[in-house]
Formats: sequence, structure tokens, C-alpha cells
Amino acid sequence: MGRAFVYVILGGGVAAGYAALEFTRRGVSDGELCIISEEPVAPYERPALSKGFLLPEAPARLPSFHTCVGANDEKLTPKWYKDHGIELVLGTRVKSVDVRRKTLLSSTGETISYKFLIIATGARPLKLEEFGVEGSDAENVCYLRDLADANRLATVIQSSSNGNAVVIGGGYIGMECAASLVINKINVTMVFPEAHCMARLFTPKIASLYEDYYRAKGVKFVKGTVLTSFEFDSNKKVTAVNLKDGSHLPADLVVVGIGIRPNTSLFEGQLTIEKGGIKVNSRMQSSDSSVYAIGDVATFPVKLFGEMRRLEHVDSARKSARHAVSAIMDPIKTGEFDYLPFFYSRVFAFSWQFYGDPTGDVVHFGEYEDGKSFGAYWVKKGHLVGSFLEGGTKEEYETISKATQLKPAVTIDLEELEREGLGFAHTV
Ligand code: FAD
Ligand code: NAD
Ligand code: ISD
Repeated sequence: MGRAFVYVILGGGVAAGYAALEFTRRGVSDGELCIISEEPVAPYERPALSKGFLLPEAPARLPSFHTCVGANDEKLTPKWYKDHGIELVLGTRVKSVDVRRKTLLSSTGETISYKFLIIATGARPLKLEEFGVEGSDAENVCYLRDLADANRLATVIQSSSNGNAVVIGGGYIGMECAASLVINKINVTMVFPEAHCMARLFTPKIASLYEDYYRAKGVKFVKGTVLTSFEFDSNKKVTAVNLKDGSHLPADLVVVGIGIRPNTSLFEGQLTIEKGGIKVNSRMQSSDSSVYAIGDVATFPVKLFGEMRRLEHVDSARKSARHAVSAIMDPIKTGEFDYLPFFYSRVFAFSWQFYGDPTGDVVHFGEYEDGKSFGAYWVKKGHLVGSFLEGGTKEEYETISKATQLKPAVTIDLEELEREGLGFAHTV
């Protein structure tokens, strides 16, 4: 027995929520669209989980951050889906997919068939066990991907006030959670293998500015090493972490953010996989013409750089979702997805945005001394390819975004570019 839909979205995260809104705007009929998600709640803005959700005072809680409030758009509550005739199948894992037959099999044993499938399965956190360290299931070792993880982390934070946290990983989760832990009056030590934080994006100069601020807030950094084992008490709670460099750090709480893997396993052997994600064309269409992929799980052509990329950020999830729906419902009028990669973060009172590709020569500009408004450009083969700005105004962010999208030739020398700073983006 099973149900049949015209459109099925597999996964109920950010991309699914934005796709649903786009479907309704383009006129989907009652009963045509189904979203099936392992999570027990309607799609929400995942970025809130490492920021507002972890605040000690007035923390963000659902329904306040259901999609699509992160893009200042409608808030899609469970009632919204009902009112729009969208079947929201929650708390249900899809166990297998038969792309040839166009069917999904759910964990409840139901077969759901589709005419068009949109894969929006996102990604899962990498586990320490994948690096040979046991202990991820201890009650005070926290990963952060979904609402259940965030609830667990918030509970452990509450019971660790004035205690010690070890944050494993110096990427987005590490930096945002470390800031939230400090705000919760927890002593934080960050451990990561690289020479500085946010190594995938930040230059040493940018990183040192944020690291100095974190240090001033009491955060300690242990760099160039990794965790080798945990120590446990008789209740299997972690009491300390041991590092490869021989250090031993007492811990009431451990947060692990060591990267993600896209959830592609249902499709391996059925669809083309590239760079770890489901390969799609500029219409977000996979190697099977009835199947589309969006968000963290999709590897798509980034026209501006002439390369296939898989991005792990919310803006790309939102925009790839809208584009896929447009390509399905209005194939003639839908052009190529022309996406400018956009990343951002907010920690303490800092707020930065990055557009483009952090490759080539870097030129820093602005006020690094006062730490309030500073930035960097990346110049490759004589063209501006990336722009970073901390503490910008809405207009300034728009300016660097537009300039980077144009990939202009940089005809002045790099010292002059440094002197011109933001002024250069204004002239593009
Ligand atoms: P997800 O939002 O992860 O959704 C995937 C969904 O698929 C989930 O609901 C999952 O349960 C479901 N699913 C997977 N497999 C199955 C299955 N077999 N059956 C049923 N359901 C399934 N990006 C930014 O740009 N800025 C930020 O500030 C930012 N902050 C973040 C903070 C946190 C804590 C996290 C975890 C991520 C953050 N990101 C941020 C990244 C951003 O949230 C992701 O890029 C975005 O969520 C990707 O959307 P998605 O829909 O592809 O995947
Ligand atoms: P990440 O890729 O940003 O960082 C992973 C970090 O893991 C690296 O910086 C490195 O320091 C560390 N690492 C790697 N191997 C390690 C090891 N063996 N031991 C210790 N550390 C190790 O990934 P993340 O921070 O885990 O974030 C997960 C996902 O969530 C990413 O897709 C990220 O884009 C997303 N996210 C984004 C934002 C944002 O855009 N503002 C915020 C939070 C989360
Ligand atoms: O993009 C975002 C972001 O950074 C958040 O915290 O979406 C969420 C929402 O703004 C939460 O309300």
C-alpha cells in the first residue's frame, strides 16, 4: 500500500522549507506535494541552533524560527503546510529509494511514489569514531546538527555553569559554540589541528583578530593537535580529554564540530556522485531527469568559477531550493543557476560576511587595530574573486556582493587596492 504525489521533497530542513514556499507561490494544488523528514518538527532555520537557541536569556525556541524567517519571509508553521494542502510526513526516515521505479520506502513500511523527487537530505556530523576516538555516546559529548542535538547541548550547558568545556574543531560549529558557551559562563578551551581558526576561509591575520578577542573573553586555544581519547567516570560521563601533544584537559562538557558528510547513501549506485554530493546541472537536476538535489547534499556548477562545488551554507540551500522548484514548474522560463557563494557568521558582537571564493592573493584592508570594520579581497589571475567584511552596513555588504559577482579586473597594484579598501568595491 502507498501514496502517490506529483512532487516529493526528501528531507525537512532549510532547503525543504524554502522549496515548499516556492511551490505554493508557483501554484501547487492540494495533495500534490509531500515533504518527508526524519525530524519531528517542520522545517526550521538551522543557523539559529548555534546562536539564539543557546543564549542563557530568552533563548530562541520554535515556532519562532521556522523557515522562512531567516530570509525575512513567511513563517511556515505546521498549520501553514496544512492550510496549503502540503502533506508533512514528520519523524519518518526514508530507508530506501528506487529511482527507476520512482518510489521511496519509509521506516514505517509505507511506499511513496513521485513524479518529481527533490533530494534535500543535508548532511550528518562527522563522528570522532571515524578518527579512531571512542566516546561520542557519552551524555556530555555534544554534536550539533539538529533540534534534538541543540536541546541536549542546552541541557548540558545548564548543568555545566562555571565548569569547563572543551570544543573540538576550529570551524563554524567550534567558533559559534565557543562564543555561546562563554556567554553561558563556561570556561572554554578550543582544540583543533590547524594553525588558526576557520582555516578553510580566514587568513592568519583575520583569524588572529578573532582569536585575540576570544582570548580576552577567557578562551584558551590548543592548536596543531587532536584529541586521542576521553577519560570517563563510573557513569560513563567524560571527565577529561587527552590530546596527541600529551595535554590533559578537564571537561564537564565537550562540543564536537569536526565537519560533515552529505547524506547521499540512499542514492549511491543510482545517481552520479561528485565531490561527495549528488551531481546536478544548472537546473539542480541530477543524472536522473525526475530527480533534483538542493542544499548541502548537491554538487552544482558555480558558473562564476567554472567549477562544480558543494556548499554547506544556508543561503545556497535557500536559493538552490527556489531554483529547483522554478526549473520543475517553469522549465522554459528558468535559466541557469548563477550563484555567488555567500557565507556569514555572528559571534559575540562580531558579524561578518564573505562572498565568492577565498583563493589567490589576499589584500587586507580597513581597521584591524580597532577590530570594528575591516575586510579582505582575494585576487586571482588579476580579477577580484572573493570579498570579506566584518562589521559592514547593509549597503556595504551589498556593495562587496555586487562587486564580487562581477569578478572585475583589478588593474591597480595590490598596495593601492589595500589603500582603496571598500572604496574599490564602490567603483566596480
Ligand atoms: P538540512 O537543513 O540539514 O536538512 C536535511 C533534512 O533532511 C533534515 O531534516 C534531516 O533530518 C532530513 N533527512 C536526512 N536523511 C533523511 C532520510 N533518510 N529520511 C528522512 N529525512 C532525512 N549556514 C550559514 O550560512 N550560516 C549560518 O550561520 C549557519 N549556521 C549553522 C548552525 C548550525 C548549528 C548548523 C548545523 C548549520 C549551520 N549552517 C549555517 C549551515 C546550514 O544550516 C546548512 O547549510 C543548511 O541547513 C542546509 O540545508 P539542507 O536543507 O540542505 O540540509
Ligand atoms: P567545519 O568544516 O567548519 O570545521 C571543521 C573543523 O574540524 C576544522 O576547522 C578543523 O579545525 C576541525 N577538525 C577536523 N578534523 C579534526 C580532528 N580530527 N580533530 C579535531 N578537529 C578536527 O565544520 P563544522 O564546524 O563541524 O560545521 C559543520 C557544518 O555546519 C558545516 O557545514 C558548516 O558550514 C555548518 N555551519 C555553518 C555555520 C555558518 O555558516 N555560520 C555555522 C555553524 C555550522
Ligand atoms: O539565517 C539565519 C540565522 O543566522 C539565524 O539565526 O536564520 C536564523 C534566523 O534568523 C533565526 O530566527
